[in-house]
Amino acid sequence: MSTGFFDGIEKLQFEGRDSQNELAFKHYNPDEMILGKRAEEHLRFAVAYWHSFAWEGHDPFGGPTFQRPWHPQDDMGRAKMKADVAFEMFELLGVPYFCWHDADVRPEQGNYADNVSTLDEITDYMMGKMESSGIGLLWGTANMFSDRRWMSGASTNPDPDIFAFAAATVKSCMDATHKMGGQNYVLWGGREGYETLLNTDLGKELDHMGRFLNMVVEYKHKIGFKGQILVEPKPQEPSKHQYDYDAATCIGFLRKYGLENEVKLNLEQGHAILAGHSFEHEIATAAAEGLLGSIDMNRNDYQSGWDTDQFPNNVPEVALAYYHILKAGGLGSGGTNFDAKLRRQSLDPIDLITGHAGGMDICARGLQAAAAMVDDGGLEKQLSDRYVKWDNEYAQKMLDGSYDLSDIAAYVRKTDLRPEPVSGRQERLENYVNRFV
Ligand code: XLS
Ligand code: NI
Ligand code: NI
Repeated sequence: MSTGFFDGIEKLQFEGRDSQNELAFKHYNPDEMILGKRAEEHLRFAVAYWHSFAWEGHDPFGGPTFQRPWHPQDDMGRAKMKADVAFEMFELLGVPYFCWHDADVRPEQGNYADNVSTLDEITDYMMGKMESSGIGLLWGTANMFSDRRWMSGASTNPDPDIFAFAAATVKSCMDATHKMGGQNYVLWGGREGYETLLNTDLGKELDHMGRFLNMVVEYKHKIGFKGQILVEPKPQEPSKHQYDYDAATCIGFLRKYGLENEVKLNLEQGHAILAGHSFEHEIATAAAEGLLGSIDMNRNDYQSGWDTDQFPNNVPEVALAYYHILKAGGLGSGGTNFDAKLRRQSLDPIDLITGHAGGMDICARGLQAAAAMVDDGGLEKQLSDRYVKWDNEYAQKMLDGSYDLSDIAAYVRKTDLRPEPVSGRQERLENYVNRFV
């Protein structure tokens, strides 16, 4: 039985780019074959429970604006109504996956045992809906940043009681994710960082976080969870500094604590921008290490400095992101999670649908452009041309250890080497990309 929340809205269909229907896809056709695979299987869309159903429209200066029938979210009846509406939206959009934090789906009880039993109850309820709809769980995660107990961190908290509460909470969320057949388990450390170094032992906190993540991996193997464990880089906000600053910082952390073969990265457009990077930089950095796990798709405002989590709307940017994803072999068991929310003035239920549908169309266009560039091979050819001299024997000897600095100096002197710079062709390449977007 329908909740009536999306009354009058039918399941969205693909109508093609000339459609004027705002409740139809213009570019996203799940069955379109792209490089030998259906678009749906490339993109693996997921809806984030928190932004669309749990967030009430607060900002740092203002209270809730949305006033949904399941607000305030403090009892199980309303948690179930929220799940009913959420699954209605997943079905209207035709997304194959969704993602949750424990605190999005169950009411906060204030103590561990009750948090676990309500999480169990609501996830059982959701599993009934997963079964009837065929919608899967892309990932689950623990919200260890909203409740006041987390104010000084979770695994990096100076108080071992909070570390313990965090460990127990993650265990319960991994259990629920495993039970629901989740494809990944994500850790985002919103409070794993500091407000001031005056009260923070940074080295100690990193060691604690390293031990914590090792326990997560050990537990994954203990329960036979086959999904990927992912960490999600972000430089700051809500903390002044977050330890998982960006992809490169996370990679260093994973290596230091022996986790580089166990944990991959969930990369988010907005977080890349906050870290002073582009999205494709973060994807290429992770891919170069074989650590690309999944993506949180959104867009950050380029002026505000906040994590604005807007729906994507920039095809050239999204195309380059998917280009690097395709080059890395695709998203695997990761996916495209819309970690994106409405603006707080967008009050109507239809705004939720069109926000996601627009994002899905943008991603489809980006993927199509990316696939066309892969197919054409122009960028790939440019790269192989640019580095072709490294195939020479002397160049290889510089890399394989046969030559040391003095050998190289002797070579340069003997051959009277006078290097001639060659064009980097950036504008030509930008024009090339423009042909596809
Ligand atoms: C917040 C993060 C969060 C994670 C899940 O900035 O993006 O939404 O994806 O905890
Ligand atoms: Ni995210
Ligand atoms: Ni974010």
